[in-house]
Amino acid sequence: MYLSKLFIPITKDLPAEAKIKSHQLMLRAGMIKQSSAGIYSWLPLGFKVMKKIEQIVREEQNLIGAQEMLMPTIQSSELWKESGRYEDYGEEMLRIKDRQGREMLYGPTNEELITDIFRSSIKSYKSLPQILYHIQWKFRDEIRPRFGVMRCREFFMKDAYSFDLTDQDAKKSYNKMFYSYIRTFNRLGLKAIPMSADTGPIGGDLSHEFVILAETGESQIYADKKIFEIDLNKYDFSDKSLEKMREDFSSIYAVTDEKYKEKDFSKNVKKENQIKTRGIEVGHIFYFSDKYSKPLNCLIDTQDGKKISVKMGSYGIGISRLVGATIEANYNNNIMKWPKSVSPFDVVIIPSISKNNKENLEKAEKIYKELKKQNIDVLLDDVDENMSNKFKKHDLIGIPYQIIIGSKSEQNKYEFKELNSESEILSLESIKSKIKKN
Ligand code: P5A
Repeated sequence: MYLSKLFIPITKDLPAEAKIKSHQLMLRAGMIKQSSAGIYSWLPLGFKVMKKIEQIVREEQNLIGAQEMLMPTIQSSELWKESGRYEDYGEEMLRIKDRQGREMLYGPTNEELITDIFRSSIKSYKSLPQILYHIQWKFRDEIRPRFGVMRCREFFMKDAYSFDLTDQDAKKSYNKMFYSYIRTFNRLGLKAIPMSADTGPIGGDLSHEFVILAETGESQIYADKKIFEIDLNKYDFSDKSLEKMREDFSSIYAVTDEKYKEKDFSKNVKKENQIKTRGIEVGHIFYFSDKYSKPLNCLIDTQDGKKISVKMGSYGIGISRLVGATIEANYNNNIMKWPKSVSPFDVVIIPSISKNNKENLEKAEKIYKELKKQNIDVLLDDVDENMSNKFKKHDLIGIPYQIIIGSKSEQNKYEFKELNSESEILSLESIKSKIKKN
């Protein structure tokens, strides 16, 4: 893609409510545009990053055998009345009437709808276990939408739902998802801490929040540094090993302020290992057994001819929130550097261009074609402006690698720079292998 053709409305004007870095940067780099309070349009650059995050989440869900589907954003109120959550959900639920006067709502989550789908088709223990998920917009009429995409009213979520015959089996599904979440956040270049959590309006008695460290996060967190030392490669995919993994994580102190007790923290965590900071919740998993299947009468025939309510859990990842959270975790000294796995482009070529010298641009175009042939997603900055402005712009856009075609390039060798490090003069072959080495 040529930068001159790309729709990136970079702007300097920031609204007063853009208080945190990710919000400012997403607006400045033209990634999003607010359409009304807590509701955003995703412009090409922001959308590209979000799609990359979505794809990694999808791949990791598929790896544990979860099956993708798609449920609608608009739901009927009937099911929510059956579960008893129609009143409980309160003002956060956006309620709509259709032309027939039927009560509809914009789904804030999908426990009821998926239970209805399940009860109408699955009747036997033989079809269990199942994990279904979708990636879909949600709406919660948050009282204070803020921090850009972090706390929105309309946001993009991956939500999965597990169905098992017994509580014991259901915990196995929970563990699989736990494992998948740690893997997913690792691939996104984030270190997420699983923390035992309260269940709020979703319900149940087993729940973990996955939180990444960031000063601007909404939750206060207390944890032991040792949690970062757990190596996921130690565990295989057997039920026993996954149970051990969850126990290992749970044995290390990590809580949000709801569960924090100073006495426990100082007793359990060595002074030098204490993490006391703020964090962003990027995922949340719940085990709630028959909280929805019971009122919705979602029954399964057991092997010995009885009927029991299916045991369920639900598992969310805030995909749109993750775009902002990734920025919060990686922004440093006015430079944004995307993790390679989610960067909007793999590399940018920045030629120094002037009116009477098009030589550098021609060189850049040749390299561009070469890299494209290798399936490298490359951006060419063909805009005619001075190099210092270009560099400032690319510090904002955050593509991790730059090929700079200017005074330092030699015959068939070019200046290559990884953001936040010194540049080197390299052949195109070495550049290609550096870019591909991830
Ligand atoms: C789990 C999946 C649920 O809704 N039901 C289906 C369960 N959990 S949750 O914790 O309420 O939300 C899951 C994740 O969605 C993100 N999120 C948000 N992102 C942006 N703006 C919001 N207002 C918002 N609310 C929730 C979070 O990442 C959360 O972990």
